[in-house]
Amino acid sequence: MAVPENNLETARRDFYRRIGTRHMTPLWSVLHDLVTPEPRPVTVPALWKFAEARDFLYEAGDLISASEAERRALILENPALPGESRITDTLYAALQMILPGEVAPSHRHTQSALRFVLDGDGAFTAVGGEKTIMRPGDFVITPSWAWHDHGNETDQPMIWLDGLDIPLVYYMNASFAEQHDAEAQALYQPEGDAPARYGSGLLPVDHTAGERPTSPVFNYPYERTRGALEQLRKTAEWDACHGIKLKYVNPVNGDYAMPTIATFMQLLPKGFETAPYRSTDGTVFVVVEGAGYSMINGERFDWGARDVFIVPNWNTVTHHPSEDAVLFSYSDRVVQEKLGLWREWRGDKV
Ligand code: GTQ
Repeated sequence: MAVPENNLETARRDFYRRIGTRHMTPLWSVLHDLVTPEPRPVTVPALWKFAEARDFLYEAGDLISASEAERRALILENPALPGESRITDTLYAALQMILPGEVAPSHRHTQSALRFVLDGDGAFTAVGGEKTIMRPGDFVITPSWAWHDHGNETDQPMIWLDGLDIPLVYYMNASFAEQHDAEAQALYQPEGDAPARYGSGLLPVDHTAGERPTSPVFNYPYERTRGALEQLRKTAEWDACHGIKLKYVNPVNGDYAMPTIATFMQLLPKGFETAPYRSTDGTVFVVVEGAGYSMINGERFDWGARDVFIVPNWNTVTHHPSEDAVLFSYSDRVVQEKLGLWREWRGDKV
């Protein structure tokens, strides 16, 4: 029996209240906020100046040791999501410092991590029984559930950017973590083993991908990446939106290097103005070399070497390098592609 028009609102509210007590709610009240015609970004663009962050890290160095902190890192939080330890919807970023003589003790967790080296030269990370020396611009991977500790036997502080899938794993509530019995894990592979075995355009003859979703190459040295970009510059095959942009890959299966975080390096020559671009993956950028600015949804962000900035998902970006610029970036594109969700919009194709 139809409810009279004048009583309809009261009847609906009463109905919603009653089904609410039974943990039900009407779809029609929320449908268009759940299934939106396009992404509605929650995060906002932001930029962190390296010089300022470094001063804060040095202050942190006086306040707490790497050993006491376990990891002496300052989290870069999206300004729209304070307290959530997120820089984009799904990813985490922090700046970590290790002082000479310090050790960040060994632990492991289901979250995958990347390190991107910003300052200092020659500190090490040990991953799964092998040490790698880290140099500026190197992209270093800690796979899910691999033991890892960091140390610095140089006479300079070392600072790197940590990129992790913490929010993604948190969302799925699949976090496991353990402390190692020893501060530093035992090393059972000689240094240089992984680059020889997997990172030289070769693989052990009977090697198969197996169950491991992460690249066995756990340090992608900057020298090689930079050399590749420089070589490709000669082709002048610039992409209107990206300049020359390469993705880091797992040599075993050709997929992205990490299962949850896609990583990239791109070269934008001085004076190159990129065409407007947006994509569904919120992206963290690290300026490796050069200077310039980016327009992100109409807002200008000036950057120089070692600054960090973010382009939130579905925000339109253009880059404007005033010098030759090299940008490292990471996002959840690898996950979105696997789920058939990733989309982009290119301003040069409209
Ligand atoms: O170096 O293992 O920034 O476990 C956050 C969690 C770094 C690390 C972070 C971590 C690490």
